Amino acid sequence: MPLSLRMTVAALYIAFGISLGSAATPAAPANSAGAAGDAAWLQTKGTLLFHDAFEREETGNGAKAIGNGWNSATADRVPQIKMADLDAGILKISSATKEAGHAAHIHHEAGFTDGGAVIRFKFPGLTKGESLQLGFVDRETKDIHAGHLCYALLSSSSVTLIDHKTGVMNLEIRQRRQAYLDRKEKVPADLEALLKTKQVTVPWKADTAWHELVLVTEGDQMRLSVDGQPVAHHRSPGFAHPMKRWFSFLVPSTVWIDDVKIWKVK
Ligand SMILES: [Ca+2]
Repeated sequence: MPLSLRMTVAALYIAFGISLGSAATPAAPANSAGAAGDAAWLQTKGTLLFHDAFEREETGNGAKAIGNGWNSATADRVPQIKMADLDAGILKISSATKEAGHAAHIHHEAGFTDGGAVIRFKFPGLTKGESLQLGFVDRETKDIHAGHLCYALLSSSSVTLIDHKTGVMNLEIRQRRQAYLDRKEKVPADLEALLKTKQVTVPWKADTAWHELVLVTEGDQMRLSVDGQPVAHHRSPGFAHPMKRWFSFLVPSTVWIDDVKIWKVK
């Protein structure tokens, strides 16, 4: 990866307030998933709102070129560059992060309080330091920057779950924090301590195989599992936001996606 892109990836982490330093080993989650896991929880308790297997071709490079209700917040910034390629029944995302000035942001309507998304994903190994951010957005709630509610971030060595709604994307907090960032000053200890409660980071090793990922929210808890194994869970008030309006991917470099399912439990 060119230095400029690597710096952009680092900037993305900073912009989203994700600290890569902290690692915690989660205790066994107390939740509704049980031994069968969250995929089973969604299937037995939930309603399938959306499924896409991407067995088609895209129509150009525009915001709606993926079809089936997908929208890209970044495609029209760089109409000459293909960032989403439907190929062999797979959504292949290759972000023009530098040219667009933003990681590729692709989203679809969701619409639940409790529920989640199941996807198959693969880091194709086309760029160094591939990562994937996915989560939920509600642009109709106005005191959150760009409606960012909560996300999971998979990097090469860790998984982070983060509440943005009551954390770094809360407008009041964001404004206070930004003033320190602009002056390149240390964020005050009380703010740092508050933001630390909004996220958890656990060690995780990325590879280039296909995996099934399940990301759910239930009440104030968010949980992520990969191939049926719980990886991370966290509790924070923002996870309980009543309307996960969009399901979003933010991809700074390259990721392949297939079989996206969105489930509503409540
Ligand atoms: Ca497919």
